Amino acid sequence: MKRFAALTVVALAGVAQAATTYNDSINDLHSGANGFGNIDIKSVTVSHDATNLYFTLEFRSSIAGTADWGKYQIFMDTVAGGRTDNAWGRNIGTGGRQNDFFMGSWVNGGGGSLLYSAGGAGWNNIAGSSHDLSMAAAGIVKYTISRAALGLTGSFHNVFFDVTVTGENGGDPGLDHLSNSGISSPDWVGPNSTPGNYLLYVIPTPGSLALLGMGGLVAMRRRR
Ligand SMILES: [Ca+2]
Ligand SMILES: [Ca+2]
Repeated sequence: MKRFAALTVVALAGVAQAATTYNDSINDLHSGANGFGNIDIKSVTVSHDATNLYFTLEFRSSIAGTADWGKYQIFMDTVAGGRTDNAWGRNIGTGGRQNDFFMGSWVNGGGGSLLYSAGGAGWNNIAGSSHDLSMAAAGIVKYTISRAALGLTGSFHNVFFDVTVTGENGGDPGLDHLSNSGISSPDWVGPNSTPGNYLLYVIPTPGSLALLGMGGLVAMRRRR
């Protein structure tokens, strides 16, 4: 349902810069983690312009001060092939989806992000991502990712993605997944967390919206 909602918003808005908001359940963490609003995804809003993709992550409560320890990840499946693991060795399930880009980020110590592209032998760190923590006290962090870095400079792209949260350590599972409105991990440690269906963000170009709607539906059906 989330995929169809995303397409509808883009088509109705009629402009390439339309922002699409993807909501997640709140209080959908395992019982030991559910008290921490800084690791509970509330929504993710995606938009783009000619140069960048923009991701705004909103959490249930502040991600500033003592609530700055969560680690946030963005997985992107943009083309065929890719990797089902991630560059940080976290136990985050992709449901078999082969991602082409992974961004890992932190919000302590001023925050930061690292962007990686999938290679045959592992992940390659590349330039192209930045962060904005000016609204951290409101539970919001914004990321800007270069379209050129992602190879998304054409007039039409399907970007399947998931946003996840983990603790600080390698092996930590995805405590919350944007794609999963239920509990994605039963504990702080453990095997890969459980995603739902990846979300879809469509990069259109003005003037091709009629084709965009048809192309997007065809692409979705092929993937099912
Ligand atoms: Ca959540
Ligand atoms: Ca892929």
